Amino acid sequence: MEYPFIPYSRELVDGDESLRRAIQYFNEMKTRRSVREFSDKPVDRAVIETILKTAGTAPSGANKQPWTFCVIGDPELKRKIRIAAEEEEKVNYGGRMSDEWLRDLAPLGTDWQKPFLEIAPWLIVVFRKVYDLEGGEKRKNYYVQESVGIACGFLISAIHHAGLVTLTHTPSPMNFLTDILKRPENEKPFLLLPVGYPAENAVVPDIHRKELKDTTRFY
Ligand code: IYR
Repeated sequence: MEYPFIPYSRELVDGDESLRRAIQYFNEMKTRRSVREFSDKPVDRAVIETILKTAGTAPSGANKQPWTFCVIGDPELKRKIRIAAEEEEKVNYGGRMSDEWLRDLAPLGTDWQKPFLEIAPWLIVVFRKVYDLEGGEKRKNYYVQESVGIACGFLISAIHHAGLVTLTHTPSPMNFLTDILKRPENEKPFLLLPVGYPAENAVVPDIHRKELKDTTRFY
């Protein structure tokens, strides 16, 4: 069996221009922060659709694209999700997380309350497709965790590039999202990303990124 190949065509960028673009992208990305205080200012659905198309450009195992993005704008549904998430988080912060974990989280100022789940105009719940279902037949997916993680990275950078903010919320356990969103058995919740504008006087913790020398070794 022959499979088609097409030319890889893209405008050539090299030398100084590569460095200029690398620096420009770094300067943009370093202003990204996980923001927990949202404005209720609306965001056009077209913006959300476009950032999700960007997420969908991520590489994936055998090009299976093993993800489903559930987008929630309905206030009733957002409220349901908030109530269910807070129920789990109350248990997490009330003893399910270890003392070490709670100490590590202290600088972030998080607690069980998740008002952003109602205030942000959109919630994106990313599901990983453990396997595909084609006409009731199970089809294997590969490197699902890696693939969906990469797609979420693309999504987060697209959100930032569009001038919006998000945070990677991982209520645990997350099964309630399967029930509320009525997802099929081959999909498991991966990450919940509220998307919107920051609240007018939003603050973020004064924490810092590791330096290149502390994360990188050249050989
Ligand atoms: N899922 C909880 C706790 C939490 C855990 C980590 I690791 C964080 O970096 C932040 C929060 C929550 O969302 O509050």
